[in-house]
Amino acid sequence: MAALLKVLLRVAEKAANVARVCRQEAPLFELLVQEKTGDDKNKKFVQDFKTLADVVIQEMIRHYVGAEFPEMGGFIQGEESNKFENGLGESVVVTVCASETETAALLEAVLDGDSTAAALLAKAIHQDPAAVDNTLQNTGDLSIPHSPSELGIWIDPIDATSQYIEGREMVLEEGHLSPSGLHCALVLIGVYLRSTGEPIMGVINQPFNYKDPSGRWQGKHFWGVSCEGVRACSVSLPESPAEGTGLRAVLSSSEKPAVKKALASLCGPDNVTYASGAGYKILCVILGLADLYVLSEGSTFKWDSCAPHALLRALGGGIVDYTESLGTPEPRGAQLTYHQPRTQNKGADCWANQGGLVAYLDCKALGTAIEALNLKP
Ligand code: 2IP
Ligand code: CA
Ligand code: CA
Repeated sequence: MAALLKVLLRVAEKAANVARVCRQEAPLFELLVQEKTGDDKNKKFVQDFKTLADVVIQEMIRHYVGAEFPEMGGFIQGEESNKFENGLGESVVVTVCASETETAALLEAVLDGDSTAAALLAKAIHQDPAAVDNTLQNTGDLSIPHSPSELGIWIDPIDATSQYIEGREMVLEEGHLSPSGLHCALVLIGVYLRSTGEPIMGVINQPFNYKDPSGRWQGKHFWGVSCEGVRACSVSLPESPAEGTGLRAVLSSSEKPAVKKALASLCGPDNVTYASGAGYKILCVILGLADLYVLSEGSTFKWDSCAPHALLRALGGGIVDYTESLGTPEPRGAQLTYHQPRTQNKGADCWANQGGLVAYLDCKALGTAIEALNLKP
């Protein structure tokens, strides 16, 4: 298990490098932020490039994890497909080739002949990341009784893409939730058990955590394991709040007014915050910056929640289905699972967290929120 975790931390760091390179290298950055003006071909091409960053990162993760653990090959899925159609109607299957030169040649076809951009991207894909393993020193024994052939993976190559593209730079304050900006963009890799759908391991990489004195972005990563009595997490459980402190909820700004109202009466209006990114909102709960993330609609997917769900479980919390948890006396039992598609839905919606979700660390907080939400009109 420790071997799989190390590989995931490494590929997540490679993914973060690709995400940073797309913003730091001028020829790629220009493609990313170009105003949508000009002729139709240009408009479509800019749209393509935004998707391409996601497609390339996901394919890279799939390639490297599949190479280390071939038994997982067919069960490494994510938000994107590797078939990429550019604005000119050409269809290219994005793959990571054996050499940087071959990958660059393939990307050049997707990038409409832009060899500089293709070479920069290929370099980031093939470059080895700086060592990230030293955080694993204090994890004790991570061995669990499951082989890679029993596991599946969900990837969101970049969550909160809109924040990634917009690129607002924030200086994060320790212990504070910052509602929007580049730091909301996260690489999410979650591992689940194929038999039960439980999320058992998760890696979250935040490519834009702070700028070093030379002005380069540095990232931060978080991981957790929770399986058959083995629990380990890179994040420590936050200190319990002082007696009488109210609950704090984080929501999507597009949340329904009735839910906003119910939580504002429970928590107090100042303790309800709105933030971007489904992954970032769950990370806020993991870090103790919020007690609850409530989402009443099916606008997230398995790749959004699998990785952070594993971290919450490692800390004693979880993510339940919002709709199911409202209808049961034991909301904790309504945990999201990751192995079964909703076959009545089409395309990506097969993998939607259709009933919405509630992410929590402390089950008392979950119970109190569900009670309040059950009372709303
Ligand atoms: C999105 C992203 C959005 C979120 C939406 C996700 O994923 O996390 O920010 O909406 O649910 O599917 P909101 O910010 O309102 O919570 P992506 O960026 O990968 O499309
Ligand atoms: Ca997402
Ligand atoms: Ca995404």
